[in-house]
Amino acid sequence: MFEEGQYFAPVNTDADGTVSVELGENHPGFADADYRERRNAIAALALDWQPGDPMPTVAYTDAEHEIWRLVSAELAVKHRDMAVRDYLGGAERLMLPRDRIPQLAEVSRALEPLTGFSYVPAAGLVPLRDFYGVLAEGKFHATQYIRHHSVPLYTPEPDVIHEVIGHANALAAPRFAALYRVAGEAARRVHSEEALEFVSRVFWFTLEFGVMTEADELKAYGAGILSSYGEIDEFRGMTIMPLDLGTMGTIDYDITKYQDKLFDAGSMDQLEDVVGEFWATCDDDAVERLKAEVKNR
Ligand code: TIH
Ligand code: FE2
Repeated sequence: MFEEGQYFAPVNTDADGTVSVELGENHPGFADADYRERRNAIAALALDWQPGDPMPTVAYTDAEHEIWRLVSAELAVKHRDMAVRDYLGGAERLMLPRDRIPQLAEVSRALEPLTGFSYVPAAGLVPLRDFYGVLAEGKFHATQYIRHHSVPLYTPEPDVIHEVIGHANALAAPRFAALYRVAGEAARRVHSEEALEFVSRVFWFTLEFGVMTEADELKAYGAGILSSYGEIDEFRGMTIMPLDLGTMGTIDYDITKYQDKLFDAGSMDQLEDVVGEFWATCDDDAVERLKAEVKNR
């Protein structure tokens, strides 16, 4: 269903302008006609959006707000023990609402004075080059629909909970925001699709699913772990590997399952020194060298 590294459902527009979002058979909302219709309507808002327009406002239903309330309450408790300090600092400064789904426009207004980041709407699948490239300008593509009510603890694709609770709290923290930006610069600097793919995998294993050690305890900083109260309970039991660019940039992963291989950045300093430095300077040749080095191991 999902192409590796492109973690939004494909969206199709018919000749008559009807928008339909493709969901895989294993998606919890696959057989729910009302949910599919809602997804299509929200995707249509993003497709209509043009740069310069105000962000689309979604009139969320009470049932949708209720999913946000439930998930944010569960996550807030778990974050205290499981999230890294910088992320918690970001959350404290951003102060997301717990009782309702915030609009992306409102999250952007809170984020911009903190680190300069703001959201742009994504209907579904965003090409890698755009998704990562605009990070260099402090822009983050986000979906606006919410996960299916039947499985609130985990969803196989990014939803507004993931985009906002997972990413915005990190984007509100200056050190993380700087890492997102250099990831975007890297995506713009590399030419080949292979090198872009490598940059994107490193992003996956760090800003999406990264963990690090703080005071001898393994904590999460990746947005994909921090937006799932199911996965947050499991990550410490996964295979934890040392931070290694070559490995992160070349191994495969399945976005629809709990990630069973995670990389311990060690510390914020090390994450910046290794991954931040790589993104800030890499080019096609540097990526080729890392790939060759992995092959020769
Ligand atoms: N699995 C995450 C969640 O349940 O919040 C969402 C995703 C993030 C990245 C890929 S899917
Ligand atoms: Fe994400």
